[in-house]
Formats: sequence, C-alpha cells, structure tokens
Amino acid sequence: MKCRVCRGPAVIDLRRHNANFCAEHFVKFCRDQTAKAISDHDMVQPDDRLLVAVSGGKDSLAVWDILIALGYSADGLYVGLGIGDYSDASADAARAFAEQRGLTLIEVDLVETYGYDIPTGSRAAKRTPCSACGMSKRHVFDEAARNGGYDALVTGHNLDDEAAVLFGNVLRWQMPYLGRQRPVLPAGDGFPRKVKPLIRLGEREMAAYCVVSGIDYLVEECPMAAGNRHLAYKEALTGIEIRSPGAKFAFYHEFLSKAADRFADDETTGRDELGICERCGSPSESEVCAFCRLAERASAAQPVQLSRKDGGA
Ligand code: Q46
Ligand code: ZN
Ligand code: ZN
Repeated sequence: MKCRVCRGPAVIDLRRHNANFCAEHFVKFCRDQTAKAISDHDMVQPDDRLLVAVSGGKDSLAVWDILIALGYSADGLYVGLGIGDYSDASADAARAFAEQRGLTLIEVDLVETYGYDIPTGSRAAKRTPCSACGMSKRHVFDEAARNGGYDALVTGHNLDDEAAVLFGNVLRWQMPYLGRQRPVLPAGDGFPRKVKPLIRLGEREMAAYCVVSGIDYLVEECPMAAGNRHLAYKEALTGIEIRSPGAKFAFYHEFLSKAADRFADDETTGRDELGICERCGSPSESEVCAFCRLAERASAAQPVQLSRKDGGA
C-alpha cells in the first residue's frame, strides 16, 4: 500500500477516494478537505474569531487542531455536563490539548453555573438525556459566543454525523429539519453563526487524524447515548458504505447541492417573531425561554445518582 502523493508506505486507505496516504499526506488531505468545506460553503473569513465547541472527543479536538493549522484564531469552549466519570475524562482531554498547545479553553460547568447536571435535567424535564443535553449545550454555546464577541461557533460534526441526521430526517420526512440541515447557519437575533467544517471527513478519518497527529482524545463514548436512534442510523449507513464506498458522501453532499434548497421554505426558525427571555436575555419565543424553564425545574430537583453502567462511580 503506497501513498498516492509520495509513493512512500501508506498508513490509511480511503476507499471512497480510491486512495492511500502516508501520515504526512493524510494530515494534509484532512486539512485540505476542511479548507475546501470552509470555502465551498463560505463558512468563515480568514480574520474571524472562532469559538470551537470542544468535548474532548476526536472530532472536536481535530477540528480545533486543523483550524489552528490553517491559520485561524480559534478558542475552545468546554461544557461540563456532569455525566459521571465520562465528563471528568472529557474535561481532562480538552484541558490537556489546550495546555499543550497554549490555546485558550473557556469552561462552563452546568452544575456550578446553573445548578443541575444532564442526568438530573433529563429526568426533571421528562426529556431524553440527549434532548436535555442538546438544549443545554446550545444555550451555553450561544451565550458564550455572544458574550465573547466571536464571529462563529464551530462544531466538530463530521460526515457520518450529518449523513445520519439527514437519514433520520428523510426517514420521517421532517420538513422543517430538512430545511435547516445546512453546514452554515447564519447569525441573527442574538444567535452566532454556526459552522461545521468537517462535513467532508468521516469518523474513521478523524480518529486516524488524531492518532497520526499525536492528539490524545477521549475514546470512550458518552454513556447516555446508548439506545439513541442516531447510532442506529449511523450503523445502517456504515453497512451501506461497506458495499458501496462513497454512498455516504454522495447522500449528504448531493442533498446539499441538489435538494436542500427545495426545503428552504419549510424551515421554521421562528426567528422573525422572537422576543427576549426575561431571565437570561436570550432570543426566545416565550417570556421565559425553554432552557431557563429546564434549568429551573432541574436545579430544584433531587440530583440523579448515575449507575456504574451510566458512567457513575
Ligand atoms: S453528550 Fe449529551 Fe451527546 Fe451524551 S447526553 Fe447525548 S447529546 S450523547 S453529543
Ligand atoms: Zn505521502
Ligand atoms: Zn432564558
């Protein structure tokens, strides 16, 4: 197996591209793919100040590393979710990455700042853990980007993530979600611009990027994801990809180029009618935003003790 560029020994084969790469040229390939996604979708400008949502996992640390290598100014934002040992280990990975590279990592701890953790928030709000978690993270991301005056919030969603979300949205013909499934959401009404620069790179590539770049990421997945429909969609698509290399890329990227605009009228952001939450000042459809209602209920609730299987001690 030889590198497509230098003919030296290859460390990875990419069936989708019908190509093999050595470590050096694989790193360059990942950075080039990210730069192409950024320019194709006009995600950010060279002098923008970026805030990267960092979980300590491979995708968020890789995208942060790539953006710095491409010359962007990018700080990290870590949200402590209070999910037992998993959260402790993810914080350690994020901090170590930032410290080793002299980068700025902003930390917001849900328990310290808002008085609840995700297991408790999920039960108190009668939402699934990922629903309570998603809403909490979105609120913290938006607020931190606003307060810090950042031009865009970057997330590490990769091709596998986006294809799985698209698959779920198509399976149930979720028209408003299809209308909103774009790799760039423009800023507006107090929301920062949100961008996903890893949409041309898959999960396996991001793990390989971290390994060859010496990035020590948290391999363990969040214990609360078990049973999540998103994982089933990912597995289904990976099964298809094995039989038909490139299918995942075509499914997602051809949706963007050929179909996404057709759903634009179905997008209901509700942004036109947004007021301001009287508690936190965030854009909101009601007097008190959904996040503040969740935080109020969850912080008054009895904390949930995690079992060992869910990442507890
Ligand atoms: S951290 Fe949160 Fe994920 Fe864990 S609870 Fe679900 S959403 S799975 S990215
Ligand atoms: Zn090479
Ligand atoms: Zn609020």
